[in-house]
Amino acid sequence: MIHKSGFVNIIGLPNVGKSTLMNSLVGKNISIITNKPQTTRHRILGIVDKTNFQIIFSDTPGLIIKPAYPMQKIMMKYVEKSLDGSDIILFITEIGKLNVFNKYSFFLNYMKKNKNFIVLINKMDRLGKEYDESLLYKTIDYWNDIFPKSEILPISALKNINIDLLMNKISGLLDEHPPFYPKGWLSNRSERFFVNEIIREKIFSIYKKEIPYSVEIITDDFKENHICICIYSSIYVERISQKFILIGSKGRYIKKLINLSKKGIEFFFHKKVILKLNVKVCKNWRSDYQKLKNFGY
Ligand SMILES: Nc1nc2c(ncn2[C@@H]2O[C@H](COP(=O)(O)OP(=O)(O)OP(=O)(O)O)[C@@H](O)[C@H]2O)c(=O)[nH]1
Ligand SMILES: [Mg+2]
Repeated sequence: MIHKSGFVNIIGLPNVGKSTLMNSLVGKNISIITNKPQTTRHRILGIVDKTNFQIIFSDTPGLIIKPAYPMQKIMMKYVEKSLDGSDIILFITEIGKLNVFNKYSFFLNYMKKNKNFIVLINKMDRLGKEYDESLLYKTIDYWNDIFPKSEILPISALKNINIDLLMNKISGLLDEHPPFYPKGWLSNRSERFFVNEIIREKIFSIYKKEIPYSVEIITDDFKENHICICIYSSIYVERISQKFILIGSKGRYIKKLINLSKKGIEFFFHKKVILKLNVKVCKNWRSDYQKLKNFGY
């Protein structure tokens, strides 16, 4: 039997729906999704395995035109690296997003070199409600000008429009190759990583402004028995004032965070969870390369 395999990398500006698309293609919530930009901080693999093919999708951080601090610079390195080893690039944008491309021509030129390059116009479900059809044509024309040789496909990652079609196109473009990862693997990431990400997702939903961007989560302990998983995680913030905000008066917010995170982790692992959270300060960690390294960046 012929087996096909390849790396498919999802690239695009922040908040256009890259993580939603990867989850939809893989069929599991591997990447966290929020309505705020710069949610994804790492390159995260999601693997689709069938008997005759294996597709390794990469979700990546959104392209930041001018990275402001070391963490953002590292995030953009992940995007560059993912461009290097790709068989297929899915460049995802959203309906109505125009005049964005001339600013990051490095990516433009890089992407133009790739033979298998598909432009996806996401959030098609908004058509008819917020947007009319002329905006779709305008968006298609805009990308057609930039990538005249590439296929352009309107999709909705959220509402599953054209996702099966996209999957068929991708599997048709794969080369013959044995699986790169053991059959049955869903991701390259550890259980602890998913715990950290689920907690971070809940932080985005509870706290405003800078807080979600100032936190890093490290799971210090993850022990599973036949009844439940016991998890001990630390939340690092940049300043003591942020620690107080995170906890809230009489622990109001941290209790809410534990509750939401516990539910999210239980849903992910299909198991009961006991979760303990501890808030710690790691001064200005986002701007310190050594601290970033210690946090796995
Ligand atoms: N209406 C609509 N909303 C979508 C669609 N896909 C994603 N979204 C929403 O867009 C927002 C951002 O989605 P993400 O998947 O986190 O976007 P991202 O590109 O991974 O964002 P970053 O990781 O921050 O770069 C969320 O609120 C999603 O629910 C879609 O097809 N239609
Ligand atoms: Mg994302």
